[in-house]
Amino acid sequence: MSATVSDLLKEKKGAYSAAELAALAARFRVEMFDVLHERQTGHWGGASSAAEIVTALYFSRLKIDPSQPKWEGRDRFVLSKGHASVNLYTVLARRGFFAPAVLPSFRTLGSILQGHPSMKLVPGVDFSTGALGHGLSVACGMALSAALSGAGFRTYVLTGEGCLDEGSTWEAMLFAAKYRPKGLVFLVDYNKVQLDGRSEDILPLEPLADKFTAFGWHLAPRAYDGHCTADILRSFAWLDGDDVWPKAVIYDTVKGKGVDFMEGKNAWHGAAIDDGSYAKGRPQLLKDAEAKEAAL
Ligand SMILES: Cc1ncc(C[n+]2csc(CCOP(=O)(O)OP(=O)(O)O)c2C)c(N)n1
Repeated sequence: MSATVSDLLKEKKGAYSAAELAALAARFRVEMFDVLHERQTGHWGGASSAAEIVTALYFSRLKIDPSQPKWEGRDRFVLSKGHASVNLYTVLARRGFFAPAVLPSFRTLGSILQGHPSMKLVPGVDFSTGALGHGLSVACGMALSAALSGAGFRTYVLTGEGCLDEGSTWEAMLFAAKYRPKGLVFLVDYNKVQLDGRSEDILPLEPLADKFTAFGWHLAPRAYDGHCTADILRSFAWLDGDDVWPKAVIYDTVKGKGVDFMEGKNAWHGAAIDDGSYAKGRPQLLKDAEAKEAAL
C-alpha cells in the first residue's frame, strides 16, 4: 500500500523525498484554506506562495526538536513576512510543536495563534514578526550569537518583496556583509505581488540578484522554483556547498498558488475567502493534494 500523508506524519523514518514534501505541502494548503475560510480572516496569497518552502524547511532542513522548542542548539527560522502566519502555524502543528486541533482558533481572542506570530505564545516561533523589514536584522543578531557562543546553529529568514522594500532590510544586508555571520541564510519568496499591486509597480526591485551580489552576499547561482520540492532540495544542497557566508536564495513563486482564479492577484493578498470562492477553490487544492498523495 502506498504511503499517505497521515502515515508520513505519524511514523516517517529517514529523510523526506521531494514527492513526500510535495504531498505534505499540498495537504497543508488545503488545511490553510479551510482555516482562513472558517475564520473569515488572514492572508491566503503569501501563505500559499511559501507553502513548499516552509514545509521543506521544517520537514527536511531545520535541526529542531519539537519536544524542546527552546533548545539552544536548534536552527532558527524567522518568518519576516509574518502576515503569512497561517502557513507557519499549519507546518508547526503538523511537525509536532502543538496540537493541530488548535489551528481552527486562528485569530480568535485568547488563541495562541494571533494574526501575526508571537514568540511568547506559539511553541516553535523563534521571533515575533508582522511589521515588514525586521526579520533580517533579527536573523543577523541570531546568527552572530551562534558564531560568538559557538552554538553553531543556522539561522534562516524568509521575506517577500514587502520586506525588501524596507530600508532596514538593506541596512541589515550591509551589516551581514561586514560581519559575515556563519550560517546566516536569507530566503526570498519572490511572488512579485504585494498587498495593493505588482511589486514592480510599487517599488521596483530588479535586478534583484545583482543587488544581492553587489551588497556582498553569496547568492545561489539561479532562482529556484519555490513550488517544486525537488528544486527546493537542490537549493538546500547548494547551501551545503562552500563555507562562505552570508548566503541567499531567491525562489520564484506564485501568490495564491493552487487556486487558479486567485493566482497572481493582489486582491487575494489578505481578503476573507467568501463561501463562493471557497466552494470553487477548495476542490482544486484537494485534487492536487490527492494526486500528490497517490503518487507516493
Ligand atoms: C512596515 C509595514 N508596512 C506595511 C505593512 C502592511 N502589509 C502587510 S503585508 C504587505 C505586503 C507584503 O508584500 P509581500 O512581502 O510581497 O508579501 P507576500 O506576497 O509574500 O505575502 C503590507 C504592505 C506591514 N505589515 N508592515
